[in-house]
Amino acid sequence: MRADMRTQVGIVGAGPAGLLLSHLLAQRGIDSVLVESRSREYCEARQRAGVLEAGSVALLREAGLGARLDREGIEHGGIYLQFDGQRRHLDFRDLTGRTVTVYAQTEVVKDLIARRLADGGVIEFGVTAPEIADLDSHRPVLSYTDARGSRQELTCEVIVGCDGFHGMSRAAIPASALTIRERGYPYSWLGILAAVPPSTDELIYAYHERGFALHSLRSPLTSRLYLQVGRDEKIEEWPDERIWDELDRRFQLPGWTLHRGPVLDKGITPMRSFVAAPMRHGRLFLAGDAAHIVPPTGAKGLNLALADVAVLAPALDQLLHGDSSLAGAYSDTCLRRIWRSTHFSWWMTTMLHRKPGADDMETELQLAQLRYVTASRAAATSLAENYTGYPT
Ligand code: RFL
Ligand code: PHB
Repeated sequence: MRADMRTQVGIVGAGPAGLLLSHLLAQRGIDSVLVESRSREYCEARQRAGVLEAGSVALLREAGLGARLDREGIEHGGIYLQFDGQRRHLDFRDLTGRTVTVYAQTEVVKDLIARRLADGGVIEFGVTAPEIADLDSHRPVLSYTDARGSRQELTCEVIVGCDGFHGMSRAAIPASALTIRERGYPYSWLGILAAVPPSTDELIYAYHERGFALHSLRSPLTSRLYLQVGRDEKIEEWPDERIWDELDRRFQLPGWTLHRGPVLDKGITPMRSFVAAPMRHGRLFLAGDAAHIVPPTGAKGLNLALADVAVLAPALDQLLHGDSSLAGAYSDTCLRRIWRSTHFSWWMTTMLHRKPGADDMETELQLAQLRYVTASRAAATSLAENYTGYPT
């Protein structure tokens, strides 16, 4: 069975980028349909980012999505960097006048889905075999099999690929039309979500001879912790007890205790820097992880995804009214921020992780950088400026 439908903007992927874009377009009176391969429950439970830049918070508030964020988000005025057996505080408020907010990506996604559905937005969860065709025409087509098994054909004016790094949209662009810049790292992050109050008032980024560790949080009752592990390690090799023991070793400080609790979720994520440009091919635009990913050390991925669609929504509004100037500038406008974040994330990552087989020279260089960034106000301000984010 085939149904023929129309919309102005077909969006692939109901992550933060696709959902916020659909909402921002609706606020401009532009109609969109979102197609998502997973179920609503899966999208709302997928554990990922936790830190929102000041600009992302402002963007969500301006879009009318700030109510629960303002009630439940936890404002943080700094981070700790731990190395040389000491924990040093970087005070972002003092250094830049800016803060970040801990509000989980799961909550951003729940807020966005609830709002789209309340506003009558169309989200097709559980689709399979999405395909993009006729990209070079003025009426590109997004076809997919819906959750009931019917093949659907959606004629659009524009299609936006917000389907993450492993999605299909980027692959719909001829390889010869994209320039890819990519770097893999020889380690991964093992992340846990634990039902235990955080053992710290601010995030701790710890450099340790056994590898990097990060103590983050989700709420006053829930902690989020990460360990650097080998590139090819399997989660089955990491029973909860082993994870807590390793976290203990890497965060250890005299007089400080890491509180343990039941592990609610755990997984391993490889680390990669990746940028595909340009983020547009004809009537197909890419946004968020579909076009670029950064290692999570700088807490930038979600913020970049939100920033992309904040640029894209007015550009599409103009384009649909016959003016292509903002749409023509979309890729270059976004790439400036993306490359700044890509550099910052690479810099944080290489400063804080132990490369397998690293020699003493490498270690001393990392420690010299960490000492400088915590001792020099100019260097600390640079880190703080990047971490709290760039103007939207
Ligand atoms: P998403 O969130 O990956 O959403 C893509 C959506 O597309 C769907 N999809 C498809 N749908 C239809 N057809 C297909 N063929 C499809 N293929 C995929 C997927 O199911 C999904 O729903 O991309 P988006 O919207 O661009 O958002 C990007 C962010 O998710 C990502 O950058 C961040 O999570 C990265 N990140 C962090 N970012 C931060 O800003 N701050 C952080 O503190 C932070 N911590 C993290 C992170 C990512 C992590 N992992 C697991 C990668 C910590 C971790 C551990
Ligand atoms: C998180 O809370 O998931 C988180 C925080 C900071 C990062 C990465 C992830 O740099």
